[in-house]
Amino acid sequence: MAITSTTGLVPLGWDEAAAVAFDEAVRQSPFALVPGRVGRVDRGRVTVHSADSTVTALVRLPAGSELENAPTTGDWVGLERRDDGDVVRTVLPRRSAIVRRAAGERSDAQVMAANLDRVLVAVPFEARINLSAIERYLVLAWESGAQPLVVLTKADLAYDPDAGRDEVEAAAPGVTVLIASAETGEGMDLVAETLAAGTTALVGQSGAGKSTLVNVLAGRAAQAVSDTRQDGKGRHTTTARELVPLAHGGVLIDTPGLRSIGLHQDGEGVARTFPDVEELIAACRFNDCSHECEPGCALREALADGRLVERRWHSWRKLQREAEWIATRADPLARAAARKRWAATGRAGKARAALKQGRDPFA
Ligand SMILES: Nc1nc2c(ncn2[C@@H]2O[C@H](COP(=O)(O)OP(=O)(O)OP(=O)(O)O)[C@@H](O)[C@H]2O)c(=O)[nH]1
Ligand SMILES: [Zn+2]
Repeated sequence: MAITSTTGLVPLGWDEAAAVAFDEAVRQSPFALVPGRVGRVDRGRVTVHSADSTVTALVRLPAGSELENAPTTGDWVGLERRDDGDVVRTVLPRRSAIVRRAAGERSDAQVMAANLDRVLVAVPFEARINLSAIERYLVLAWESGAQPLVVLTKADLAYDPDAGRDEVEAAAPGVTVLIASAETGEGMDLVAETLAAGTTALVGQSGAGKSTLVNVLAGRAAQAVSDTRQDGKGRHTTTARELVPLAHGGVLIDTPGLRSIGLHQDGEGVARTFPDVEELIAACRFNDCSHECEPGCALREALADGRLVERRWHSWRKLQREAEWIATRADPLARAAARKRWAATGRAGKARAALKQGRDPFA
């Protein structure tokens, strides 16, 4: 192996696992490789941060590589330095990733960010905190294989921050909820400390205060912050950097793609976001309980005595239905079962019509 110093990669998240994966890639590659981490991805070209420089490189993966293996922000890659232009020759195996599966008719998965330890969901304090949006982001976060976290931003605007936190914690079982104000600095130390090792992807709706948070954590003007619009939401901003080393350690991934990510996922994410609902369903007397009118329905009992709120139950049903819909495209058996259920309620026809018109079938 060529002798390369990797200390310059530490601020970008280089660790033992990456080193081991890189050594393996070097053994298998006919090219002389140096390690680097992918920042921006443009059509066919990627920005790669290596130990001593940042370069724009072409991508030439081994024949037979899957589309999913194309380099994405956060990927560790093997880079061949060449006088006529640097080339990404290999993408190291990912230990976690945020994957987007569009809800439309295209079914290819798009990897939005890779090698994450955490997914930080930024949620602004508002008169009514959008709990259902939080639940959607948590499904996405759990799916990635990384640990979800919530930060309630703009705490200086909150009338009762602790009550807000209680409300969010109820919608996010098992998830740490931080409170911070970039304006006053309140809570920012704890956020910085929490993100101080490894890689964190930042998600959240427009105007949630993400750019402002990145600026403070990076300790310099890494991002352009938008002016407040008349309606109080942030104006669209351009992201200056995708891979942001933080002043107190750790790396933040903040890309335009993540900012606008669709929240349609399948797999385990729904169950992990709603452990309370899953537990109630398991306690229903009948396995195929529809939670409408059956005797011994633990779910209806919990709704009746207030242990489960209607909002959360509706949120689970919507996200569960979306997850099933996406699963159907991959699995013919699931498709047949879902069609049966949807036929009973007339939902399938509506969903198909929506898809034809290019609308979100779950809107
Ligand atoms: N009062 C207060 N305002 C804040 C705070 N953080 C951000 N803001 C304001 O909220 C607005 C939106 O903040 P941004 O950081 O641009 O939000 P964003 O999530 O990056 O928004 P997009 O770029 O649209 O995704 C701006 O006007 C900020 O000045 C805070 O802690 N307190
Ligand atoms: Zn039931």
